[in-house]
Amino acid sequence: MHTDSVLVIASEAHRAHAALELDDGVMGPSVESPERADIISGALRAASHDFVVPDAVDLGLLRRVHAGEYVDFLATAWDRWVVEGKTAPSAMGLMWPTRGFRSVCPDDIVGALGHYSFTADTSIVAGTFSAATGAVAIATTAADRMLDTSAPTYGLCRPPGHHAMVDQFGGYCFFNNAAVAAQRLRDRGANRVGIIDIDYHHGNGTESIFLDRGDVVFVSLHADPRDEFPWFAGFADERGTGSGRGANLNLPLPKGATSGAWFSALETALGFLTSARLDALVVSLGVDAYEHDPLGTFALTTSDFAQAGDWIRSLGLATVIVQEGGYAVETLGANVVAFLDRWA
Ligand code: OKP
Ligand code: ZN
Repeated sequence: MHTDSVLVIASEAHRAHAALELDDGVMGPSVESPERADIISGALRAASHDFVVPDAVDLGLLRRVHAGEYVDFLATAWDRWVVEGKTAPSAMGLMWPTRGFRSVCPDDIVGALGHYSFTADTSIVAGTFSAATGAVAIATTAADRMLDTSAPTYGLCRPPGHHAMVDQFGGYCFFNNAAVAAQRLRDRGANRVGIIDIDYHHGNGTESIFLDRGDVVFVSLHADPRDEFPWFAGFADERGTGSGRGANLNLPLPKGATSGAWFSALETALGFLTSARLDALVVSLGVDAYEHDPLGTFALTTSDFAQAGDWIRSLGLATVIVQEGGYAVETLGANVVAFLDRWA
């Protein structure tokens, strides 16, 4: 093993999930593509990082983060779609229980898809469950190897996870990989775990999973939901509930935010994490705050990702990094490599 490398946990399991998305009324291939993981892994190999394959998924751990009925639903959704006689290449909901509706799970697969999802950008194909559990295995193994070695690890998770809630998928996410990593760190003895989410989009799933818990602290830098997906969460007044009061911090930034504004928010986030007296940290590393990201409007450069890595590393915490978004395929690898460069 090189001493100047970060341990990368990656697998081919993601490839089974190549789905469609409805974007501005047009159904087409999702921008959250298998190519993304190939690009990142190619760039990490070229930068001489070390790779290991994940251990088998721990479904018991997954069920500590997600509802059992939701895990069971995703395990069988594609087969039910086919059994119902559907011939469409992907399965997705067409109606969600918005204001005034009931929180019931219909018997019908289309109704159940609506019950267990919240967006039209995320569809299920035959390999979705195996890919999504593969990403959970990667995040779990990243946490385990970090605890075994005390060295930072990076989980090349795909599909991403930070929008996935206890029992709802959306925003390209099915299982919350970062939340699973944080839960593993808790279960293996870290008393208080922090999650910093620097993806361009608010990590509404991670927030909601831990909103009422004080043992996992969440801070997110993201585009203001007044302007950007996920629209209905990510506001500054979401500070946590019950024993989680004060353990959640959202730092929304206006569309088009400069690097200066972003690093100023990062400084606030790091101060918040420092005062939380953490035993370990999970980084939700989306690189869609990049200046040329097709989904983003922020202005971060590749060297800004190196600086972000440097600043977060300077917390001096035992850290697990998991991949979230990032869609500028020509620079995706360089941006992830830049962030990891300072951790080696
Ligand atoms: C997932 B992650 C673009 C529509 C995009 C969904 C965004 C999901 C982002 N026209 N809709 O946080 O990178
Ligand atoms: Zn994103």
